[in-house]
Amino acid sequence: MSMTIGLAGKPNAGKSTFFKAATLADVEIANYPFTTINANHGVTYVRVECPCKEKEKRCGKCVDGVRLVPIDIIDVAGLVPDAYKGRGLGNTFLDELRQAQAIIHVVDASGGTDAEGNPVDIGDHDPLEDVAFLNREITMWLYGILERNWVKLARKIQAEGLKLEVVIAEQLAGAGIRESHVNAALTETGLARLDHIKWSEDDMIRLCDAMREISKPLLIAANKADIAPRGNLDRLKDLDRIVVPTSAAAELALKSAAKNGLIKYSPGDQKFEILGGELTKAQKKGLEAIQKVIERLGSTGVQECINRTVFELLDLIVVYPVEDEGKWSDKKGNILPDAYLMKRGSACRDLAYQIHTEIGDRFLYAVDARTRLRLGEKHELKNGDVIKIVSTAK
Ligand SMILES: Nc1nc2c(ncn2[C@@H]2O[C@H](COP(=O)(O)OP(=O)(O)O)[C@@H](O)[C@H]2O)c(=O)[nH]1
Ligand SMILES: [Mg+2]
Repeated sequence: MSMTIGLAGKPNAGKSTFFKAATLADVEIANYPFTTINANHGVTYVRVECPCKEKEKRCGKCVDGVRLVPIDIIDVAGLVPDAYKGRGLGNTFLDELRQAQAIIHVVDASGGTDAEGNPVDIGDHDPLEDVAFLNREITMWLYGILERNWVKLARKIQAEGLKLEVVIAEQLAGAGIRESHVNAALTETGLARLDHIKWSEDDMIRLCDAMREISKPLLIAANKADIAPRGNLDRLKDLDRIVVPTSAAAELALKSAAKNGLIKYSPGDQKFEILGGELTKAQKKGLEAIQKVIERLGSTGVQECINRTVFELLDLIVVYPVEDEGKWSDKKGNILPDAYLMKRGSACRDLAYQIHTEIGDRFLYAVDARTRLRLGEKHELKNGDVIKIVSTAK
């Protein structure tokens, strides 16, 4: 199971800066719309406490007990209003978004860019509008796909006695919608109780809105928090969803400084340490300003967005497969060589399949390396579990 986080938002909200900070990949950053033409795919990291802390020997994969577990991330093309009608890079945006299982909506919380991403005075644009507009665009995109053949489909469902949720899921498969999403949305909207032939346009949009919410959970990065008016941050935080104030620019500066050996910083830290190296006056001033920002915000917020997307939106856990339940190592002695992200609710046999199809097929039992207890195939894994899988010989 591979999971991808999508960074969405209007041009100039700071998506590419966020992406670069989160991946340290090389993408262009510039203050004009449509800098990002194609999706940038990269790898970012969830920050967790490494289980090797519980053992005498360090694993060598973590830094001071901070372990980074990889997950894919896409910097999606900037979204402009009416993208679903094909405006701007609208179609590209939606095509890229379908690959993501969760969205970080990067919002310019400073209000310094208009609805299309053009620079305006700070505080001039209301970021709450951007939140509503992105949701609406995605909903209308889904609606556009569903509506295309609806009259025909609706009749076919009736005439051939097909299952409603199966037909809708088929129609929207390309957008990443599954039967379970459709069912949940039908129940939530009450539309399950209404004959689908009688659905109005409004009903169908409500259904699409619910399917969006369920299939593409989203959190808000209230970006440019370093220069955002306090009132904007407060109003964003009042929204009924996860909102994390971020300064992608600060995170990028810190990561670059750390990469160049100027500071000691691990993503998500609340502070950093200036190392002995030569700092120019400007660098020193810049770092001092960033220190003030993260003291005020708690952190740059970028790592918090990644972690909360993985653990709260996607509901994943981290599991460490090992071959030696005593040393917590593989056969070569590498301690805790792998860390897998898995859906909460996954069982031991799912882990075996994730390691290798054959190991899944030949699964005998698992061992909890902490307690040394034997676990059956259906035993549910917990976050942080260290597990040995035992399978039959070929
Ligand atoms: N002050 C401030 N500026 C930022 C922040 N993040 C991005 N920017 C600036 O906003 C502009 C647009 O950023 P970019 O990442 O290219 O936006 P994108 O179009 O959404 O990919 C650039 O000038 C960035 O330096 C931030 O956290 N704080
Ligand atoms: Mg960009």
